[in-house]
Amino acid sequence: MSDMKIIIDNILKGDEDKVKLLTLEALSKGEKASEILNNGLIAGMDIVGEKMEAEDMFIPEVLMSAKAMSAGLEVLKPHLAEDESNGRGKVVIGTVQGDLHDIGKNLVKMLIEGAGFEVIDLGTNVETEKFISTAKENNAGIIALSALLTTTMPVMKDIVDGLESAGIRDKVKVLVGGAPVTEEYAKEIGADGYGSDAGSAVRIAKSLV
Ligand code: B12
Repeated sequence: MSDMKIIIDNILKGDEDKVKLLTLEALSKGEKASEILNNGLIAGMDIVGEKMEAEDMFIPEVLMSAKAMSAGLEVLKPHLAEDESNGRGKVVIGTVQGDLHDIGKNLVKMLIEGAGFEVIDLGTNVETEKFISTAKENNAGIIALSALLTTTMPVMKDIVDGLESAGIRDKVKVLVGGAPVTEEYAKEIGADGYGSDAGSAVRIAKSLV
């Protein structure tokens, strides 16, 4: 089995220590960091995302895979800067103002990061203006918003409108999600994409850039 295939297998198993070790080994064999990232870690997490969407994998396993991927990513980080691995761009993510739920948001963050995006995580209860200013300052291509309460969902529209007022609506795509959010709601508020789970969040994020 190839080195990359073994990394993918261990991402799927969620074996954090093994992925870390295999990543170190691949680097020491002279494999390029960007190769390991794209053909090992991201390839593994792409399968996890697909399995999650197909309900072949569930939250606890996905979290383990995401942790394993993060362990490999930590090993690669210093080397990636060197060989200029081409990322997929920047994503500003956070849970909207008034909302403290972050488990789903964190999962989406991990998978999006695993898919090769640079993620700026603003945390929970994030002020509307903060999303807009951060996206502007960092030239982010996507703002990903999470809301778990029916009372905080409307804040997502304020952010879409705020981007319009700031004159950067055409530069930033808005991706929304969270248990009460629907595809219809996303359309109604003028968002660019909706993801029902972390797997689809990755798929849609990729399609938006
Ligand atoms: C855990 C939890 C809490 C925890 C949160 C801990 C934390 N660190 O997140 C605590 C205890 C703090 C909490 C507090 C409250 N909660 Co609460 N909570 C939940 C619970 C049980 C699970 C949420 C969760 O983590 N699910 C697991 C994750 C993995 O799923 P997820 O968040 O849906 O995320 C997935 C998708 O939605 C999607 N997704 C999520 N975000 C994004 C973003 C993008 C961009 C994309 C594409 C996709 C995406 O991908 C994720 C992964 O697949 C839900 C019940 C439920 N079934 O949702 C209630 C629930 C959301 N809570 C509820 C309520 C009412 C509250 C409180 C108001 C309770 C109170 N009276 O104080 C407070 C509000 C506090 C606040 N201001 O936010 C209600 C909301 C009802 C409503 N219609 O608005 C729910 C539905 C429970 C219920 N049935 O009554 N809660």
